[in-house]
Amino acid sequence: MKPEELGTKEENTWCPGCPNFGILNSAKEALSELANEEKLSVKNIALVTGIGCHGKIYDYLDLNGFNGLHGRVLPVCLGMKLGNPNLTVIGFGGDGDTFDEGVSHFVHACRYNADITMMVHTNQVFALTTGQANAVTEKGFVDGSTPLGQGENPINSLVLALEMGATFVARGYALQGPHLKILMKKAIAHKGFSFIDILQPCIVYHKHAMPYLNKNVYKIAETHNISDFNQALAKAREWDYSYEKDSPVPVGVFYQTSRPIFESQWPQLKTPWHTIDKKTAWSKITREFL
Ligand SMILES: Cc1ncc(C[n+]2csc(CCOP(=O)(O)OP(=O)(O)O)c2C)c(N)n1
Ligand code: SF4
Repeated sequence: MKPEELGTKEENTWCPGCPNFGILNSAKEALSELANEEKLSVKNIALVTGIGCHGKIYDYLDLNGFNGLHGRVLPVCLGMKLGNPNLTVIGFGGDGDTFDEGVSHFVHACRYNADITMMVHTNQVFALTTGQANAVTEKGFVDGSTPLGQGENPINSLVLALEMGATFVARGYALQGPHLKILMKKAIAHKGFSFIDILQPCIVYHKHAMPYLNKNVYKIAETHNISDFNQALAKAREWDYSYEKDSPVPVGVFYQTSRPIFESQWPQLKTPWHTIDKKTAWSKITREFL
């Protein structure tokens, strides 16, 4: 299949030039290539998104899925995976979505290590609601809701993921499409909880990020040992998500390891109970909502 076959006819309402377009393109390419390589079946993909500019990706990908509540991408992903472990479950979240409203879900998803992939659009603001500071915004950021400057240091999401036990941790840049596509393919192929922090500089509410990233993003060298936890942590700490000094911003796979997945601990999931044809009385169940 071709990447464009995964597109829809929905009108795209992202700002012209938004790096979300790059994420969308990389996702289409990664998924079509994985399908062509027979590593997944497109009809078995379950797409989950949060609420925000990022969440509109749901409208632009012709996939089965669920556009959920703000901050609740991961519990929906987990529910879907437990409901049918044969699905390839992929979540797209915003950084506010994931590290403000949904941060507890992220912590536990890393611990649980269910076989799902979570990609976070890191633009360092609540973009859809016009650019308020969020949990990964740099200290000092001035906006209408923080006129004296954001007071706290940002969460380093890579460090959080590593410390909480994620088994695949990567960072990509939305403007480096071919590299991002490779990361997506690796994350989806990984057995366990995969996290990609995708730098997606908002060109309206966080304008200073893109020139800084264009200058400072570099690809992690092949000599980096992705199975070395301490090397991964050190690499994750190279950039603290601030813009005060010219820090190198590494992109690539930081860490990958293997441990039992959450689903394997549930004896109920060992038999294919989810394939049993159930006779569900939908009219009875939904009567109170009609
Ligand atoms: C529980 C809840 N809190 C707040 C909102 C309002 N809200 C909708 S979108 C949004 C911002 C989304 O920001 P982010 O998750 O960073 O995504 P982005 O728009 O930057 O892609 C907020 C705060 C909401 N819909 N639900
Ligand atoms: S507000 Fe920012 S993140 Fe949202 S579509 Fe526009 S450029 Fe993209």
